[in-house]
Amino acid sequence: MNAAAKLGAYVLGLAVVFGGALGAGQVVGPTAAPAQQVEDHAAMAPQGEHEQTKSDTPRGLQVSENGYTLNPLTTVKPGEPTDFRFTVTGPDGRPVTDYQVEHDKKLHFIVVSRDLGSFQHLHPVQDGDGVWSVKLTLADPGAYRAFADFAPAGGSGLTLGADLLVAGDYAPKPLPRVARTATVDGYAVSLAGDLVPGQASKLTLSVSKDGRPVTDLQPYLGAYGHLVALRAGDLAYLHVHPEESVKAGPEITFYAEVPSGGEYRLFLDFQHDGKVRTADFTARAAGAGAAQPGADGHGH
Ligand SMILES: [Cu+2]
Repeated sequence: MNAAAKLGAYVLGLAVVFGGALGAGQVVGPTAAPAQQVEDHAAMAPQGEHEQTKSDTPRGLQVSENGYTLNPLTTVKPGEPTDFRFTVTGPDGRPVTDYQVEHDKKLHFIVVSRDLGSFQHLHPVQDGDGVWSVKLTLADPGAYRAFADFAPAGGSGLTLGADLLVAGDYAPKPLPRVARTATVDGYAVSLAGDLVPGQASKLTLSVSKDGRPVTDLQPYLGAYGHLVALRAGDLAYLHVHPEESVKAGPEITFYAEVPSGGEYRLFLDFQHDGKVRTADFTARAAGAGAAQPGADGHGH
């Protein structure tokens, strides 16, 4: 593409972003830029301009975004520990080897079953060629979603998602009902606060054990808790930011912004007595959203 054409694509890109800010209707019509030109713009824009072209698409729904692609290299068999390998390739088609460190790690790898009944938060290791590997066991056959949450060196954060299909007889479980308490390994975790679409919503999770508040939580990945939220229906992935705290419990506070009404699964990782545990909840955000069988609190 010559310089003039580049400039043209750049201007069109800005126009679409501006139009998008006024509402989608503004860019529909004969003057709308063809999607390909917008993509060209995103691919060649220098770092920093990416922010302007970022879409509102929730994270984790795409296997490829901004030129970065998640490539699973291993097929998983049910119940067998597997050395699971994958790469993230960059705009040049080569595996990315340089990453920024976020929450103590260069890449966070989340694997859930598509029915949101199982959750694993793993930290793969990378060899020199940009191939990541991690020991992964998927107990049951079925459809799983793997998320790679990372920021390439010099770039902004991305969460790419890919399906992992495990052969065998598959019986999906209904979404657990909406609840404000969860128990794991003798710990009780309660959830206060409500998800509100389009707003940073304060969620406070409180951890207790044997009826007593836990006040000596241990930092895990630089914080007292990590929360992953996934939308039921499509597994949109939410990046949830913890509030900085010097208190080691019992409360852990997060701000979560959900893109729509409907049901979400929340997975809280916390560390106590040297062990990381995960408490999970189904929460409903007010407003219209996809109906999920089993999540209405009226039984399965
Ligand atoms: Cu992680």
